[in-house]
This record gives sequence, C-alpha cells and structure tokens, in this order.
Amino acid sequence: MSLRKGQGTAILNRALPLPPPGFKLKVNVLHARTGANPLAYDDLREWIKALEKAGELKRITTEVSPELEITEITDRVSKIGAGGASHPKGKAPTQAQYTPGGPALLFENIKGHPGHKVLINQFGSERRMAMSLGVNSLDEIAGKITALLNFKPPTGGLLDKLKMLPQLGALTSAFPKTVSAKEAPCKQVILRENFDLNAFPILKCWPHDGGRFITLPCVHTRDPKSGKRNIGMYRMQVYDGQTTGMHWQRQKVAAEHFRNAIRLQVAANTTEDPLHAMVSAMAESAGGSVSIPDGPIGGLPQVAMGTLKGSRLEVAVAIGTDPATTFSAIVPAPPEVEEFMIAGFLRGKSLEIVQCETVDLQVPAHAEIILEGYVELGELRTEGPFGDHTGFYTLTDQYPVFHLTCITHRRDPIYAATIVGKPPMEDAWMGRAVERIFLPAMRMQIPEIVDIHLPVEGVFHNLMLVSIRKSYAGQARKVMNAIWSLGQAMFTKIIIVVDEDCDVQDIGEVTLRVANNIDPERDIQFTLGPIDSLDHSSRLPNYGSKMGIDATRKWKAEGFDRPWPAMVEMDRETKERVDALWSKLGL
Ligand SMILES: [Mn+2]
Repeated sequence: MSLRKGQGTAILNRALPLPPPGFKLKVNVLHARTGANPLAYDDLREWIKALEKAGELKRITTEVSPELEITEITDRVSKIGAGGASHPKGKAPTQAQYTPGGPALLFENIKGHPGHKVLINQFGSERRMAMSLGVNSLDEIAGKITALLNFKPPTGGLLDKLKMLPQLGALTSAFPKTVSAKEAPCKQVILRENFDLNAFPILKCWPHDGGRFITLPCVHTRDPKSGKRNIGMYRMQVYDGQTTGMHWQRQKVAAEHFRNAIRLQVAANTTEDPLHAMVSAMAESAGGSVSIPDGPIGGLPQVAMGTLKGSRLEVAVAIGTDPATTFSAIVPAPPEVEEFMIAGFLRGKSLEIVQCETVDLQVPAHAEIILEGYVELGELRTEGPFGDHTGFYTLTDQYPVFHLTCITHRRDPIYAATIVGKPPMEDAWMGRAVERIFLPAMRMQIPEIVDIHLPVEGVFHNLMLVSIRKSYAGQARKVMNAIWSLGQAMFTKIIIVVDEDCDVQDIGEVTLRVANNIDPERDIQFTLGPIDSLDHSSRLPNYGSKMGIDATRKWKAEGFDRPWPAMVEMDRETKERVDALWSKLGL
C-alpha cells in the first residue's frame, strides 16, 4: 500500500557531538521507563479493547463486502471532520462524538467470509495515533526515539559506563524476547499445505485495482550481507491462494536485501571478477527491478537474471500485530536499527517473537496471521494498478513475487487492513506522527531547521514546508540540498523554505510569504535525482526533477540591493488599548 515513511525522516545514526541549540533531549522519560510497561498492548485484541473503552471504535455488524464496500464506508468515515467544505463527497456522516478521522472500524460480518473480522482505520486520528504508542502527545515519543537512535553501547572507562546506566536499563525493554511455538498465539493454527490466502477477507480497494491487496502487512526480511532483520510495510497483490506481489519500492530496505541476495548470487555464479559481476547485474537489471534476457548482449556474455532462478530470499509477513509493531514497520529508521527494538522501545516492553515454521525468520508471537515464504531472485511479475495515497492509481510495474510455504494464525483471526486514496485517510495520521516524531532527529542533521510541515494534500513526498534560522547567504539552498540527501526525504518534489518567523503549520501564512517574497527566476532551484515510484508525472519512472523555492527574505549578501519592507502589524500599545476596550464594543 506504499505508506510513505514521512519525510521528516532520514534519521541517520550519525549523532552530532553536540545537539543543536534549542534541542532538548528528554532523557527523563528514559529513567522512568526502566521496567516493563504494564500498559503496553500485547496484541491487536488488547488494542481493540482499549479503543472500544475510549469510545474510539465502532463495530459494524451489517453484512458488507470486502470488495469496494469496506473502502467506501471507511473513506467516508476517514473524512469526518476533515476541513468541512472541502469534503469531496459531501455526504459523510457527521457524528460530533468522533474526532477528525472518525472512529476505528471493526467489521464483523463480511460477505463471503463468515466468522472473519476486519479492523481498519485503527490509527486514523491524532488521539488514536498517540494512544497506540501509549502517550498523550506525539512529542513525548520524539525524545525517546532520538535517544534510542543515539544510544551507543559504552566502550569507554568506568565513568562512561556509569553515565549510560539509566539508558541501559530502559533499553532492555527494546530487545525482543524469543518464545517457544507453544507460547505463541500466532501458531494456534498451522497450515503447511492446502492453504488458501483467499480464505481471509482481503480487500479489493478501488474499482480499477489489479486485484485484492494486503495493505497493512509487516514484511520481515533478513539482509543476506549483514544478517540484520527488517520489518517494512509493502502492499501485496493477491495473485492466487499461494502467491502475491511484493511491492517493495527500490529505495526500501527489503529491496536492498533482495539486491544483496542478487549480488551474492551473481558473485558466486561468475567465473570472472565478482565485483564486476555485481555492478553489471545492478546496471542491467535496474537494481533487480527489470527482467533482462538470458544469453549474450552484443556478442558478449552478461549476467542473466534467468540464472538466478531457484535462488531465494526468505520472507515472512505478519498481519494484525500490536499497534507499536505495526507502526515500527513504517518508521524511517536506519537499516542498522531492527524494528523489533523500535517496537519494544515504543511499547516500553520487549516484543515477544517466535521462530517461523518453514523459513529462518522470527515474527511477532502475538500476531493474528503469519504468512511464510520466499521471493525468487530472478522472478518479476506485473503488479498493479492500485488506487494509491497520491489520490491517483499507480500504474502496473514489475515487482518480485512472494510464494507462500506456510500460513499460521490465531483462532478466529482478525484481519487488519488500511485503505489509501485521496487524502485525508488513515495514513495521513501515521505520516503526521512520523513527521512530529522525527523532527528532532532531522534537526540533528540540519540544525538550522526550526519546523517542518508536510501538508496532507502533498501526499508526503510532493511538498515540504520548512522554516529555518537563516544565518548566512545561500542557506535556504543548502537546506534544500541537505533534505534531498536525507533518506526518503530525497523524494521531496517541492521544498519551500521560509524564515523562522513564519509558522509552517499555517498554510495561509506560508502562501502569503512565498507569493510575496519570491522573484521566481531568481529563487527557484531545480535539481535532478531519484523520484518516488508513485510519481506519474516524471519523465522516467523513478527518475526526474525536483524544485526548491527560497522564500526567505533576501539579503544584500545575496545580491538583493532594494530595501525590504516590514510586514504590516499594529503596534503593541494600540493593541493593549483595544484589548481593554474590546468587551465594551459589543463585537
Ligand atoms: Mn528498517
């Protein structure tokens, strides 16, 4: 489903020696979290109970179809409270008891799937997003995550170790705990043969979608080079009962695991220089994303993807995990940090994991459904179209194929899903959480950043508003280039930079500043580079141009020689006099 891992992202684990001014690391929360957190949700069912208790969940007992109907209902509910007049359908229910985003929905009567349930919109409001991580406000999480990413095991003398003790205590909760199959609810039912994915109420989301898509999967892979485990969220198109697409976009961590498997395999196969074989395999197959024919090209031998057939990368997919684990799959953490640790840290309680039946991977023991299997290195298949979070369909493209070897699940499994489409939808709240949570870490890379805002209609990668503390000529352009080099923020199509006296959360204010402050030919900067796979307008898939707008005040030092006017504002004395009069004015 391609949830964008928001662009406040690109958390790199290279900490600066000193935090930038104004940055307050909330180490105190670490001290408070030295034991297991009894409030952590162990599984999806505890989370559903908590949502219901808080009035944040609605059970739907009327029969509905997983084909299109759940989407239409959820879409209307997601848009409750979303900007009133701009509501696209104009017929959403308007229950005042629900915060913007509407309630989470538990469908209990699914046409064609008696006994099955579908949970959707679980993260679809600011309150639920905070609840899912056990905090009152997302800012509470920001300090904790930053501390986690900066954590380095003590290597120095006794004094260094003593200084680290409080953090070490807190971090024990971050390490996952392996449990036996007997203790793992996700293995209550084990299906090694004659299983059929179609048993689950997997949604067909939009009319022109290529089929049914698993939209909230936690996809587990292991880097064949480093051994590090990863969880990412990549939509999966159901081809039949035993195979799906695996839509990991080329810049995602699991796609790199896939490429590392290809690199190792071609290096093993070649009779010539293994490094040269790896370079050729990447260039000829566009990083493993394009099929190339077997046999010589131009009379010369080449790395044929066909020779990779039979080589595999193991994959396991968890559906319906506790909310912190689901969220960890979309968190833009550096590949070195395993999501098991992020989930444990967010929960304040170790995540229990269990060994898979047919592949050498570990998965959350309390998940509702586990799909085990592999992708074959030389195999690609047409995936899509899919109604995406851009508000447009993404076109068909070639992606790896996931072959199932086993399904395990809890008794009466609850199928967790989301839908994406024209914003705002559930992913808007998840993206907003990522934006808030990672702002401090982004500031550690680009310390002059004061605030950022990814307007929901900018669908995460199209538009970033940035305010900076400008200290030298040309700094707005330096900030643009820095953002375009940060993890997934590299995809940002339009970056708008304003001075720190402009509140980037106020789109009206940003519009006024930008439109007034720029001389377009002078202040717009274009650059070329990687483009989000979902972009339908770039000259080539995945490669195209980006634009930065420097809407900061221009300095003489930047060649601006005209006087710059002050903005219109009343003086403080007059304001105070009118404040005193205000109640008498009858306004
Ligand atoms: Mn990761």
